[in-house]
Amino acid sequence: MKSTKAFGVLLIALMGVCLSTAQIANELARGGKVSWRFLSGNYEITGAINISGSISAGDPIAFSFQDLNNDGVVLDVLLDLRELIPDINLDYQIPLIATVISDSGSSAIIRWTAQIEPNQCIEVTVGGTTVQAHITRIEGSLQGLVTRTACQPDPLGLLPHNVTLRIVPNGGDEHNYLRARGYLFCIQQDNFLANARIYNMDWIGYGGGVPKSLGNVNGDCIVDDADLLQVLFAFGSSDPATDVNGDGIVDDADLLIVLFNFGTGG
Ligand SMILES: [Ca+2]
Ligand SMILES: [Ca+2]
Repeated sequence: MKSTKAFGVLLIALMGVCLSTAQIANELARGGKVSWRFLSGNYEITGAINISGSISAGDPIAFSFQDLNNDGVVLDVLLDLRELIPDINLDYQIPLIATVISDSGSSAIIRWTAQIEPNQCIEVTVGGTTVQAHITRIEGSLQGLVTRTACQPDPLGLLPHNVTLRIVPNGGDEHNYLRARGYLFCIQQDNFLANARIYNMDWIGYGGGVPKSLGNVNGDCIVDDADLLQVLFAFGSSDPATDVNGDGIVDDADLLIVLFNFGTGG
């Protein structure tokens, strides 16, 4: 009986540890989206052809978080490779699965990885030239250090609400890369086999905050009386800026969302 009680205390203590050490990842997930920009990197292709060069910065892009592998971590991203690095023009979507490596409550390390075997002939742009390639395998990893930043409008200008978290690359080339393997011109013979990799990647991301779907109608960093007042003043209207659940009308459903989440972000 005594040991059962001790076990219970231990379990509660462990739960307490889990709750207090998962704050940053939870805050990132709660934001629902992250804005991200590829800043610079290098590419290298070896095998059937041997070329290398640098990759220029892309436009900022916004990623929505999902739980693609149903492990309860809503930080996965369906990545459009062409959107990610326009220079390469790789028209392919890959699921990036998130793993929380560490989370101290003041900083977190999160790793996103993907491995797919498309076995498809697609168009890719290499050094400004578009060629057909039969891609057999794509694998990628992004690892970021997430830290808090002052509540502010998204510095990349994409997220509809203020951000509270900043993400920078962590772990170097070992955890930040994109690799592809395939046959040039879609000719599946050994002498057409090439390996491509993107390395020395620099990027930046922003996230966190509280989305409108959780009642933060004015887009600042907290659900409070300002949001409540905005919903009350717009009650009965169809004001899209105040329609929390996006059903076309500001009514008691929106009010309830604000009330249930009152204080979130504070
Ligand atoms: Ca607010
Ligand atoms: Ca509504």
